Amino acid sequence: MTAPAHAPAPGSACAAAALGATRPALAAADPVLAGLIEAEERLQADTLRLIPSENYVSAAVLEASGTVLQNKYSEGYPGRRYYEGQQVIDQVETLAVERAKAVFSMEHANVQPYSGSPANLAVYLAFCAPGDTVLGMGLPMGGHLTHGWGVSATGTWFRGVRYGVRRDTGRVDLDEVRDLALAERPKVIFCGGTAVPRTIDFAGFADIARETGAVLVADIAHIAGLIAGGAHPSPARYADVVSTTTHKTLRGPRGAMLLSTAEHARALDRAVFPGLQGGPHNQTTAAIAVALGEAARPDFSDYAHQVVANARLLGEELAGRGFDLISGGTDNHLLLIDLTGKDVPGKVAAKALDRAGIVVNHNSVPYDTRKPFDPSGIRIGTPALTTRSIPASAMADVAAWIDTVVDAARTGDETVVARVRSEVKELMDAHPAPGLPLA
Ligand code: DSN
Repeated sequence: MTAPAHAPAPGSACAAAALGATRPALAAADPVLAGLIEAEERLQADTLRLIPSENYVSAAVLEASGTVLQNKYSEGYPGRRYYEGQQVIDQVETLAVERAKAVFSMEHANVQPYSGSPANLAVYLAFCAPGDTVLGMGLPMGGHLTHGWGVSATGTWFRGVRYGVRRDTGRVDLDEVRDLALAERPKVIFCGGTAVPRTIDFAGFADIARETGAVLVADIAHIAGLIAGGAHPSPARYADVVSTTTHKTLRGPRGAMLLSTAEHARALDRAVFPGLQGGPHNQTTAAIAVALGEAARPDFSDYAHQVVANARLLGEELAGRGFDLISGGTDNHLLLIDLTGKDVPGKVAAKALDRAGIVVNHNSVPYDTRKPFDPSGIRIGTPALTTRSIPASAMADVAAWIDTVVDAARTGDETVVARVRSEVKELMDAHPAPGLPLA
């Protein structure tokens, strides 16, 4: 195979030294793969990563996720396993569970779901029978596939009913949610999503769920870190179940958790195992525990508030440059931008930004007339740049770069793209990412 981009020339003394320095065993056993990992490290170090669901984990989280805990099977739960030899694993999982309960103020936590989609599928298994109705935000409106969208198993095996956002405000209309819930009587109501720039009204959703007899599931995957850091209201006391991934604003490993009231603990645990999964990924559980320990520290609260402050500033700068922000701005870490007025499709803009070292994703916007794989918008967020301690004062530059490159995407001016790429690199060099061994 060819040498990975961004890696030193294969076989060079520089390549061998670089690969051997951080992962000597891997470099010796599989230099091709070692080179690919280093190329990814270089890419993550050199680029401005604005995908709102991505972040940089700490070196401690990285270390915990690559350990001998990989070697152990532990189907079941602490104290109730189907394999022996759990003297240590039980302690690891209990630590993660107790930290999760404390950080999110919930009575029960299950830290075993492999990722967000399996976590949400476990919710269906716990509370629904095939064909039952669930109410969630439509995918093009900012929801998630697993909230009952058609192409997902959750929309095939269950009957997904969708709410959206208002055309005039870009915000969820709780009157619409209530009307739908009263008419459709869903077993489960999901709130939260993947492209929701505004505060989620957990209390409002809880009122509707109580009135209609539904289980309220708050999918906080995107905002878990903001909630942990006190920069977004908590769903505790309102949601029956809280579902979250652990790798977005929460800054942990790729994994997920389900939290709930004590009432729903057994149903959820049985749904995760043996209902849906086999052995938990203990190395991930350990890294989740580390991330939750970090999230309980005061500096995590500073980070969470700064994520929101940076997003707000970036939104203001972009709006000042004529960008059309869905809902007019943001309350959290995320901006959803309709590029129709800029005369550039979202994907064309996202590709040009990628060439400029600014990593975003193309995204549908509410009421989009274009297809999901070639939509009108882009979605950007500030968690990763905040983790790198890129200062708020740089948001004006970031907005200017985005503006320049989106314009260049329209005119085809690659010189501008190359200039921005070198300016981005300078800023990245000044703010090294945590967890990356590269200088
Ligand atoms: N893929 C996630 C995101 O980017 O928001 C949602 O699952």
